[in-house]
Amino acid sequence: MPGKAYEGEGLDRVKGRGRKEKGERRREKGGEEQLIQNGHEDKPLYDPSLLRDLDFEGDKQVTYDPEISPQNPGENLLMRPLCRSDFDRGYMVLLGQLTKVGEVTREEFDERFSTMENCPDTYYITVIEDTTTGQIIGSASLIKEFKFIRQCSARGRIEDVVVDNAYRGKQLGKLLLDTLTKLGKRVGCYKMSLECLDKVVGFYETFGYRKEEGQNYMCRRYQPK
Ligand code: 16G
Repeated sequence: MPGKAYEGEGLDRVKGRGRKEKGERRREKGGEEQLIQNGHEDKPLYDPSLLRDLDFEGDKQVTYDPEISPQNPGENLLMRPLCRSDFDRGYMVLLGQLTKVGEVTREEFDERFSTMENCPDTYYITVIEDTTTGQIIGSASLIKEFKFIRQCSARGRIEDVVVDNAYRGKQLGKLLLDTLTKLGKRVGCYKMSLECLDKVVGFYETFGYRKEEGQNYMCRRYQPK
């Protein structure tokens, strides 16, 4: 499992420029090297350059103390798109801190990852990895939903925001929200929305989210899984 070897290599790692670990090999594809792990092509779910190119300095919605950014989320931390191999880096265990995840097998995870991968410009699942342990310790999803309305525009949904309990107080939830909110604008969403508990309404308001007058969040649930 990748660990310290990638420290400091930032987002380039997901493009396959990092050092090889046991069980990994690299393959040239379309001029870009890709990580192959346990026989799986470890392509990121979306283009990592989108994170690198976000205007974090010029478009400040919130402030950080100390200063952090997608390229510099903190010591020994790496922010990047979800990769297939994150199943082995505790991604599902982390999601278990948000809600019920069930018993998802590697095959089920792979199949769902492929489904998402085959919907270009739609699933922007963004994770934070602790490069000392190789574990995923934070995640948030931006889902772009294509529309006919608003001149064939799209809306963005923020979903499944979770930061490992042991990593609280490092501004990582703030960084994930800030990043995905900016990314939504960057990929052409005309509005962004999310659902949350009363106790975190204030947190989301700091990023410009508001309860819109006359609009209600309605939900119908089927059999619990
Ligand atoms: C929260 C999440 C939502 C997630 C749901 C899971 C955010 C902003 N909201 O509402 O994305 O899907 O919890 O709860 O992260 P459920 O399993 O009861 O639907």
